[in-house]
Amino acid sequence: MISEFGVFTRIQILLHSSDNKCITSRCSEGCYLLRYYSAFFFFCFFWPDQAFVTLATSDSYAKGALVLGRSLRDHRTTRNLAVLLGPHVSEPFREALRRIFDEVRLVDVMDSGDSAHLALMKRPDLGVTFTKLHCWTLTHYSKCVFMDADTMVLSNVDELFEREELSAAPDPGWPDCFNSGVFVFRPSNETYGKLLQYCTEHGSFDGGDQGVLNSFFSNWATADISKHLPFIYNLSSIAIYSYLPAFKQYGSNAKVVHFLGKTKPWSYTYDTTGKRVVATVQESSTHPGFLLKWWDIYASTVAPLLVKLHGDQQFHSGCVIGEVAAGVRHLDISQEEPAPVSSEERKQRWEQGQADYLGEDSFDNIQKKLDSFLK
Ligand SMILES: [Mn+2]
Repeated sequence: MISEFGVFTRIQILLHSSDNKCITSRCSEGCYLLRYYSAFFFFCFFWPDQAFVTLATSDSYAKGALVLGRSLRDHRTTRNLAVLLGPHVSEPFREALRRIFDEVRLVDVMDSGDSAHLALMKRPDLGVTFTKLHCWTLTHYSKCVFMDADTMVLSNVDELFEREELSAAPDPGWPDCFNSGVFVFRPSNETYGKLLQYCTEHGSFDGGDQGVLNSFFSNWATADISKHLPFIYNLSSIAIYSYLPAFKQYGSNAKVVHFLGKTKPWSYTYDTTGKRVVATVQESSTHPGFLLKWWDIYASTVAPLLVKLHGDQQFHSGCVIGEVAAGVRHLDISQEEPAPVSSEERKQRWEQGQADYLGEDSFDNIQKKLDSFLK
């Protein structure tokens, strides 16, 4: 629809530009028309018809999407940024996404009443997958690059648009499969319909979108090497530790990091004074340098925006200042020690002490400190 509209407006602009009298007229109507047409001129000629697309299904993943969007902007992409939004993302996060992305599209598969809804009725287990497949409906773009919300770019990656559907990097766990965290695709309602149908009939061998997409684009491994993206466009932390010499050799060329695995960057806490990631969770397989980079972007640009947009609502950004961070670390150590068992009463006090630390009052204190730091 947009492209037909674009052609129509382009013709109108050309016709109107030839009407010299009106364009240069000083009458208010002329100025109004000039402004009106220049806006459409911009829209038709400079609105990119290619976009980076991501997906946020919760507030946590929205944090990831915001950092990804910020990293693409910081590296001066010339393409549009679009985000698909699940219905559970709260309003302050939606507003934050609107500030960084060109297009924010709510995808409520349950509410859609179309083929996606019917597909979900048959396969309720694939809810998030269906939401992701929605990216094929962005038909006002000729080509897109999908990037998971748990990815981040380290340099400009606009050259990815030179690739064709379906281009992706190998999955580190099974390199004959592509990893669906980063892929090049062509929006098409026809492909979307086929994908939904495939999904409904065959399900997903891994329970997610990667299984569906690998079955659907089943000749990826063998058909066309130009559709194999170099691994540096989807470097996962898992691969770093499974083949460390290769990472030492090629890691510095990395262009996209993918925080695969259960523990995401936003699961950690960040000490803004010492610029350190505080490990409140056990797993630390993520490369510390990339994790720090993620938190650097989040703490400097995304968290202040989120704090502002939450207003009076309570919001824990995940950033703490030095002394609070030290408290968290202390708490970790004390949790690792065996609980005193000399008396039940003493154990209860110990547990009570911990509960106080995490209780409402202490949280308020943390919040106050955070607010004073971030404002
Ligand atoms: Mn991912």
